[in-house]
This record gives sequence, structure tokens and C-alpha cells, in this order.
Amino acid sequence: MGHTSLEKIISLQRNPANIRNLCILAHVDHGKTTLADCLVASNGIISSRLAGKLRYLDSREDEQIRGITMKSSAISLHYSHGDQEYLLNLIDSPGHVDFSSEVSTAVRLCDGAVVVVDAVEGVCPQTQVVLRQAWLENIRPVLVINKIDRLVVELKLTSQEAYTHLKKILEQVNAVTGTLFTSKVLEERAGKEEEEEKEGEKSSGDQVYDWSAGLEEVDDSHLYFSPDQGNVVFASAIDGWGFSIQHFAHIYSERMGIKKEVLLKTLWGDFYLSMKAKRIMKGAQAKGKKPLFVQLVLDNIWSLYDAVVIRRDKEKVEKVVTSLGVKVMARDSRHSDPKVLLSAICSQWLPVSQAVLSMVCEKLPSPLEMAAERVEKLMSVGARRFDSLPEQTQHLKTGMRRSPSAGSRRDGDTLTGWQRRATESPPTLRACHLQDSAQLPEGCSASDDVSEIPHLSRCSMENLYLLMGRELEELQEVPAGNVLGIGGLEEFVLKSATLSTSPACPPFTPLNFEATPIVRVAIEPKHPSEMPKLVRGMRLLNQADPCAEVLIQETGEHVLVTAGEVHLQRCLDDLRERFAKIEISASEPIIPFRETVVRPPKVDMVNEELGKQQKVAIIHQVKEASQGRSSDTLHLDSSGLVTLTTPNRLATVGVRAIPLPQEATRLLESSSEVIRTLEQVNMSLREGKSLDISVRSLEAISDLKAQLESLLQGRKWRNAVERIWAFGPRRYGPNILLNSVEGYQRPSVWQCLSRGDKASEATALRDFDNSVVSGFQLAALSGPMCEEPLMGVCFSVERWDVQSAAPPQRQDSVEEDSTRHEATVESNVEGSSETSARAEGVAAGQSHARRRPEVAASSDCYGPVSGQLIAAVKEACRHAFQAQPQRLMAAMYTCEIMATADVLGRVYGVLGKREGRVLHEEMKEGTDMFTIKAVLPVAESFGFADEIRKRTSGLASPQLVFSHWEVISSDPYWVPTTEEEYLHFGEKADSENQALKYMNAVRRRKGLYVEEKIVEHAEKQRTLGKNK
Ligand SMILES: Nc1nc2c(ncn2[C@@H]2O[C@H](COP(=O)(O)OP(=O)(O)OP(=O)(O)O)[C@@H](O)[C@H]2O)c(=O)[nH]1
Ligand SMILES: [Mg+2]
Repeated sequence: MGHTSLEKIISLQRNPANIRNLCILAHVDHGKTTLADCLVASNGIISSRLAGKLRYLDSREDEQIRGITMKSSAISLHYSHGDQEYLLNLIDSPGHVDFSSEVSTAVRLCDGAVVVVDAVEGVCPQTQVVLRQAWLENIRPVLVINKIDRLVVELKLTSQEAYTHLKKILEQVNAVTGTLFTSKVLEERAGKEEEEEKEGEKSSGDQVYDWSAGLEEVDDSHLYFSPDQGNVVFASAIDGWGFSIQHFAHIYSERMGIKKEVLLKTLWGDFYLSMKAKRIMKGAQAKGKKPLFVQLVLDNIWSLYDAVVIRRDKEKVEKVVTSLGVKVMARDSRHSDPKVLLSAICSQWLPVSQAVLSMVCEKLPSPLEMAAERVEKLMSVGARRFDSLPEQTQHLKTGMRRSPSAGSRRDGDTLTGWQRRATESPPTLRACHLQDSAQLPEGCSASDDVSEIPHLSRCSMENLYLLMGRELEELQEVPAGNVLGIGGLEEFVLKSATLSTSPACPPFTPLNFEATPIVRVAIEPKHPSEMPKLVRGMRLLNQADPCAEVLIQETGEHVLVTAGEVHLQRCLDDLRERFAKIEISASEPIIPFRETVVRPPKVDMVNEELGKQQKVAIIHQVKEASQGRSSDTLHLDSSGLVTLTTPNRLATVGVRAIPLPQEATRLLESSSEVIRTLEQVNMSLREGKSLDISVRSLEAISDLKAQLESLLQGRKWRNAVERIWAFGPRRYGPNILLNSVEGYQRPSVWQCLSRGDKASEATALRDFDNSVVSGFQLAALSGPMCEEPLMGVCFSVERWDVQSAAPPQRQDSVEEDSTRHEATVESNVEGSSETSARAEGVAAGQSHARRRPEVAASSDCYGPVSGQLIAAVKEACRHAFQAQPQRLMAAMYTCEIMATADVLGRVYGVLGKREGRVLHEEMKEGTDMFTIKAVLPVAESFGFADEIRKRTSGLASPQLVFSHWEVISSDPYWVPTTEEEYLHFGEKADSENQALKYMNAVRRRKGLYVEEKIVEHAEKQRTLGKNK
């Protein structure tokens, strides 16, 4: 087949029934790009000899050097299947975890996916992730089991063993799908039950509970991968071959005279060919017979490999070549590398492109078959239900699913799009999925006024492009149902956008991102004068990359946040070469920490139990330390309660910091979305508006409440959940402000749950309620240890006294509690009898000095009361925090490493050196590969992947994904206190303190004061014995 002409593709674009938009998904290195090469070669775009070696869609230099894909790329291919001609818009996605956001965008654009699995490695973490992403986007997957050649050549399995192995892999993949399916059915069922419950309440009471989970009734057989369903292809992309059982069924039905349908059903499975009876029988395994798949399919491939690659038997090869009826060129058969001959034979005998593309055309849906469910999901953002959307919007759904004919239709056209890629030259591009026809000259011509709708702007598209891998073809018009590039949106789109000709179209739901951006670096240009170029470049990068975040920190630094080390490298390269085109320098990665408090330890650093007196000693110490901090406005009692008065003496707050149980912190951390919704609802309730929230979000909120209640048990937490005042920082973080003020009943944060019944009773907020919350937010945003956000801390406000607005006239009024009352009463009478009486008692001059006339005149010099209260609460929280044992929390990666047995030891070595902790280790059945799952602090992860690769000669490569925050057990402020600790650590206790090291590093970076001894060894060393 020659190079498909542009006209051909344009004509194919007009027939959406024969368009397939698909992406290739897999774990890293499972052979996506290699497979894509074979498909591209089938269109004559690259030579088939180079297929698998060129990796055509890895067009970037760094992709070629590193051998991994970093950006998705799209290409349009043509394929004739039967008497139909198809247009395939193919997107090759990266498999490395750092780029999983690229996968999210790719799945959003497609209607189907080819999931590739390595026949040796089987289902890997990213395989599960991509299957889930495809599931969440409601797109249909088909499976390619790749690298079957490795089973023959590397693992040296027999064909029978290989069959068992392949069966296992299929089971693994189906297990993932099964889990996804079950959870969906259960969820739907829960939703249905609730509706029924509501209806049931209305109608009658006698309902019999239905115990079945609903799983039995739902037919899920079409979801699973099975060769007899035609949605599985076995392949070796690098050798250019691949087949589905249809292919062999076709051959053998001719050759053996067995019906094709029978073969289709029996070629995969526990069937064997009985020579005597000349029939296909069941129960191969039980009778010890060769299954049909082994006998008729695998054996042929095995003997071919045996002849060509393993034994290099020329005669046999010739025999095979003639029996297969393929032609081999002389230079191929003489080539020193047997793989060349092998691919020459295989690519004619079982061309992988044909197997995969036929399956794609038959099994994947066309854009016309887009599920109604998917459209609804796309359009109902956040808590909204689809049927609560305006009618005009709901109408668009039919527009999106209606069959768009060739040409253009202007009624209610919806042009939906996702920004994909921004390059500087050629002009800025965005690949879009057009759901209805768009014509260039008209662009977006909605006549309605759009200015008052937030985040909505009008733009016109300047260019439309066909994406052809490394090249672009400019097009005049693109009919609906295609993947294409759009130029001229640079000014309008930040990261992603929904394009529509109708302003009624809501923005589509945000993409499901699996990776969290966690690695941050500060960036600056080499030459300071080039700052504007850098700023512009960073803006473009922000647009082009779905996952990278660009921000300016309070310090004025330009910060880039990326998902991981490899992603960071790519973003920097992009900035240098494409977007900013200047020399830049990046700081060392800034590693995030969290600050928290813990319960007082029960044992000391040498694992001796802390007795009562020693504990007293510790408390004593804390006291001593805090005494230094105490002033006349601040008071700290031995139970950790901090009382602080505002400078104008009007308000006093008492705050205590309590560590939250770990599970509760984790729950808050993972429910930030729910808390955010809760906050939005409360905000609108406070403003007197009512927000139309869906049952599902309400349910999520009440779930959260119930879970919190079950986690916060015990005397200390009695009624705590009801008393929650706010979450923080930023109002949705994993810290809690608790209202323990006696006599202050404020409306609960959960009030949206009991809307209707209690809303009227709810008491009003006290004045300055908001200031207390703001003070808490500030305190939670940066802690006292190194100004990092807090996590898992509960601040319980136990006292909050506000005196009425009349400002006290005397600065020293607090001293005499008994006289305070009188003081306020008489406050307006300057120089009253009482004051003068006292003044007489004290030396007159001293009294004057203390009274400071400007203070007496007004309290205004301290600023507004709300501001003072914010500062007071913030300070009180900080001191309360410091009164507890403080700890740092480190961000942790989970890390999955596949390694062979012989390099296992080295992997453990590297992990140990970097403070990693192995969670479990498992042997992959049938191989000598081990999967190791470990956790590793982000702070120690830089260069980890490289080190592992080097130490194991490239045999193991880790995948790092951010997982959670973990308390670092050592106390950064630790000094020896008990006898044993002195003995063990010595007076100076200068052994390594990891937490202190981290804390000081952060403090130094932020320009904070770092307490360090400069002269470490100025004294003569004494032996411990003398010291005692
Ligand atoms: N033995 C064997 N190796 C293969 C096969 N297919 C691909 N490979 C090799 O696997 C490695 C990775 O292939 P790629 O195609 O780059 O994998 P990928 O899935 O695109 O990787 P990422 O895009 O980085 O996720 C390359 O070294 C290929 O040569 C195959 O069928 N058999
Ligand atoms: Mg790739």
C-alpha cells in the first residue's frame, strides 16, 4: 500500500461511521510506540523494514535518546477492511507514570483504546491505571498481548507452558476489569436503592429488603477480554507479527474442513483435536492433550522461531517459507541477524497491522456510537445532575450524539475540544474532537452575548490541521467525529477548554489525573534581562502540559511544579528549546514537607520507657523553653493550653493543639474535594442563597461526617465532629479548628445535611467569627518549624472572651482582675477617684510612664479589631503547636520495581541507602522476575531511578508515584534528657538527626534563622567515664 494521499483522508473524514478514534495505552515499555510503528508502516509512511526500530511517533530528541515516550502524538491512518474503507485517528500515549496526564487527555479524545500488555511482565501498575482511565471515560478497550517472542527466546517456555502463561495474563487483565465493573454495579445499585427508599417512604412501609447485590442480573460478558470474543490479539511488535484467532480459524476451516464458527469457539480454551474421532473435544487438560490453541497456533510459531532464530536451520526455513507461501528476499535470508529473516517471513505471514487494525475496525465504536452516559458525564460538572441543567444544554446531548452528515449543519452545532499541544513553530495547535461540523470561515458565530458568563470567551479558530505524527497538514474544514489540531486559540485557552458554538454548552468535566504534581523547582534565566521571555515561555508551557503547574511564589520566584524527575527534565528541555528559547537555570528540587504534632512519646530515644519523673523532666523543659516566650499577653499552662490577649486587651483566646488520629488525617486528606464542596455550600447558605447540589454530593458529605465520627472516638473527642469550626489551610486542608468555647453555639459546618428542619433555629455567628477562622487558616498554612503547611493538627479553641466595643483606657487594667469591671464602667472618666487613689500609692512618675498617653487616647493604633484577632489567633495556634511534641512529615512515593532475582540484592541496597522501606515482594509466576513494592521519601528520590538502573545494568527500573505523607519519627528538637540518653548519645548528641537535617535545609532555603553550632569540637574530648 502506498502513501495515503491527503485527498483520500479528507474524503474519509466525511464518513463518521467508518472513523475510529483510538489511543494506545500500556505500562511503560510494553511496546506501544513499536506497535504504532507497525501500524504506521502499513500506510507506507515509513518503510516496513524500519518499523519497530524507528519509533516514528517518538519525534522528540529526548524521547529517542531515553527510549521512552513523553508526549502523546497523533496520526491519521487509512485501512481497508472487507469492502469498507476506514480512517483511524491513532494516538500513541506515554506509559511512564510522570506523564499519566498525557494519557488522561488521550482517552478523553478517543472512543476506543488498544491496551498493550507485555507477555512477560503481565499486568503492571500502569496497566491497571490505564484500564481504569479508559473505564472512567467510558471508552471501549481491546487488548494486545505483545512481546510473545520473549516467551520463546528469553524465557524458553514450551508452547504448552506459554499457553498457560497467556491464560494467566488474560485472567489478570480481566480481574482488573471485573473489579471496576463490580464497583460500578454496586454504586449504581446504591443509588437506585436510595431513590426507591424515597419513593417507598411515600408509598407504603412493607418493603422486603432485596439481598442480592444486583451483580447476578447484569450481563458483563462483553466487557471481558477473550480471544473468542475477537478482542484480543497476540503479537510481537518488534518482529512484526500478530494474530487474532479469527485469522487461524479462517485458515484451518479451509484446510481441515471444520466450520469456522466452531473453530472460533474452540481455538481458545480447553479443547483438543481427537485424531481418531476427527472431532474437536472438550477437556484437553484433564486428558493431558494439547489444547487446540497450542497445536494449531503456537506450535507453528514456536517451530518457526526454532528454525530461524534458535537453530538457524536453513533447510527447514526454506521448507517453512514455501509452505507458508511467502517470498523472502535473498539479502534477508543471508543477513547475519536471524531476526531480519524472521521479520521478513512473519510480517508477510501474520502482519501485525492487519490483525490489530481489523480488530479495531470491528470491535471499537465509531464516534457515532458515543454512549449517552458518556455525554451526560462530560456535561455535568461537579455536583450538578444532568437533568438539573438548563433545557438548552440538555438539548445539546442529542446534538452530540446525532449522526452528523457530510458538509455542515449550523443548528446547535457543538464543537467540543480539548487543548492538546502548544508548539511555537509551527503555529500553536490543539487537537480537538469535533462532535459536530465546524467550518472555518464562520468559526464560532454564536450570536448570544457571552460576556456575563464567567470563564467564557469568544474566539475564532484560525487554522485547522490534520495531525500526521511529525507533520501537520492544513485543512480547510473538518467534519464532525475527527481528531484534529486547531490554531489560534493561544490567547483563550489555559490548559484545556471546551469549544462550542453554543454558549449553553457547559465546560466538560475536568480530566481524571492520576499523577499529583509534587516536584517543584525555582527557575530563573541565565541572563536576568531575559526574564520576560521566561515568563512567556512558562505561560506557554503551562498551556501545553496538562500536568505541569507554573506559579510565582510569595518570594517572587518562578516555580515549576511537575509530576516527577523525568517530567521535570522534559519541561526544562521544553522551556529551553521551544517555549522560552533562552538559557535557564533551575534550582535544586524544592521538597515539600508538612508539620504536625504527635502524642508525647512513651519511650525515649534508647527505647527505655519514660518513667514518671523523667516525663516531668521533659515537661519541665518544655515549660522552661516556653517561659522564655511568655510575656504579659501570652500564657502557657502545663497542659498545653495557650492563652493570648490581643494588644488592645479586648479579646482573649485560649487554644490547645491536639494531634488528630492518623486515619482521620488520611481521611481529611483524601476528602479534600468533598470538604471543598461543603465549604461552597456553607458559603452560599451564609449568603442566603441555596445551591442546587446533587444527592451524590450530599451523600458524600454525610459519609465523611459519619467516617469522621467513627474515627474520632473517646472522651477527648466527645461531640467533636459536631463542633468543627473550620478546616484548613485554604479551608479544605487536613487540619481542624474546633469550637470548645463554653456557651458559644455556632451553626455547624454540617448544616447543609439538616437543611430544612434546623436552619431556622441556627444561632447567628458571633462577631469576628470569621477572624478566628482566618487566624487559624494562616497558622495552618505555615507552621513554626519551617513555615511549611500543617497537617493532622486539631486546634481546639477553649476560650474566646471579647469585651464590648468600648476601649479600656488603661493599659494596665488586666493586672487587677477585680477592678476591671469598675474600670470599664468608669472608663470614660479620665482620672477618676480610684485611679488617682492608686496613683498616689505608686510613685507618680512611674505610673505615668506605664500609662502611655497615646494608648490611653485610643486603641486605634493597633488597627482594626478583626485584624488583631486574626493575628492573636494565629499566634495562639503557633504557640499551642509548639507546646506539643512537634514532628515533620515527609512526602512519600510508592515505588514498584521489577527486577530479576540476580539483581534483587542491589535493588535492596539502593532502597536501604535512601531510607526506603520494602512493603512486599512477590515473584511473578512463571518467570524469574520479582515485583518489589516499597515506599521512599520524596526527599531521597532524586537520582533514585538512575542509580537503580546503573546498579542493576538496566535490568530494573522503578516507577515512582506520590502516595502519602508520613511522620518522620525523629524529633528535630530532640536533646538528650534521660540518663540513658546521655550515656548513649553523649552530651552533644551530635548523631545524625534526619528530621533536623530536613528542617534546617528548608529553613536555610527560606532564609530563616538556622540554629547551628559553628565550633563543634573546641573542647578537649573527655571520656564518658570521667564525665559521669
Ligand atoms: N522482545 C520484544 N521487544 C519489544 C517488542 N515490542 C517492543 N519491544 C521493545 O520494548 C522496548 C520499549 O518499546 P516502546 O515501543 O518504546 O515501548 P512504549 O510502550 O512505547 O514505551 P513508553 O512509550 O516509554 O511507555 C523497546 O526496546 C522495544 O524494542 C516485542 O514485541 N518483543
Ligand atoms: Mg512509547
